[in-house]
Amino acid sequence: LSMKDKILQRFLSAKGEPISGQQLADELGISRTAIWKHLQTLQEEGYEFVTIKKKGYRLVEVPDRVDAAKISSFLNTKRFGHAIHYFEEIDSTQSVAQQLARQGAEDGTVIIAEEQTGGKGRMQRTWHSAKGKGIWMTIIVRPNIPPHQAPQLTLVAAVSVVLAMKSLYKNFIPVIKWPNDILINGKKCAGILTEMLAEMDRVEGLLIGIGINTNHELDDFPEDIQSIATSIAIEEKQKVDRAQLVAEILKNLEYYTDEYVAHGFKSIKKLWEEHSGTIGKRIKATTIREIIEGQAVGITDEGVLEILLDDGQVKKVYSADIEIQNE
Ligand code: BTX
Repeated sequence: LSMKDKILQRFLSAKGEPISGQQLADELGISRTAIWKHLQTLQEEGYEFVTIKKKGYRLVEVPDRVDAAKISSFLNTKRFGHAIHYFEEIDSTQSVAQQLARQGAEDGTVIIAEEQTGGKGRMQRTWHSAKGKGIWMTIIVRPNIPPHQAPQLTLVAAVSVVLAMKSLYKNFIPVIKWPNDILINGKKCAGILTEMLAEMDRVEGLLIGIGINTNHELDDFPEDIQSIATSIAIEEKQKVDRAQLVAEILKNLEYYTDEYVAHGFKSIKKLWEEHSGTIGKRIKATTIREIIEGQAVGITDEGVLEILLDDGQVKKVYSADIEIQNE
């Protein structure tokens, strides 16, 4: 953490109680003037402090942003999120991630923005990324795996997101729709897009793009997706702290990626199935070649979806769009 982030972290954990400048200076081993300068910088970023006579400074206003300082104040990881690139506005965090990954950005580097003007879904679709409402981030992950295993990281990410939501919120149950959506009450709350930089036999870097509708009201969505989209705030019935959710996701993603690299997909599969909204359901899967209807019976140890057709045959689906029927 930078000194500024350390100071901010102290104030955030003081929960509005005053902290004496002298005490802070002693604790961090810097001068009171230096403390004051960092507070000035934080004020410019939207944090507001008041001075209380004989007691010190009190943090009275925390801006609703997902910047590095804010995320760091919740962060509890070994690598992930230790480098955070924050943007007010960007075309897509995936594009920036790609550049940074090519330039050698380290494992766990995060690119996050308040707003995306060209947010990407799969297959050239758009991802609507309203300003200040959601979590629009890409994590550069560098696992030592062969390229054909890359899609499994999408499932690892989905598990990480669902478990983060479950640990922070109590009013809804998120489920994973294979391979890359998180649904709440049948509506899409989050999507994951995994892109890869690879050589023939080795993954150089994976760009795990995570989009989560967080504090949207229904009319923050464009009309054409209002019937299929939802947000955490809508389901939880209150606004939530985006930075806290980001930190929780990074913690899970680091943990489960390490598990996965060390022990293979089997270690994740059970968790994935426990939180799946797909398995056991009748589904329609649209692949690039065909449309397959049947019952989703499970995923394989490789993360491939298995569909039981009406004639008793089991089909393996590597990549498709899924529609869950009878819901
Ligand atoms: P997807 O292709 O599965 O979903 C895209 C489809 O979902 C769209 O065609 C539209 O129907 C619907 N949709 C678009 N925006 C939203 C939304 N905000 N909420 C619910 N439904 C929506 C899913 O692709 C993968 C999305 C990844 C997004 C992240 S954000 C950070 C990173 N940067 C970037 O450009 N993309 C990723």
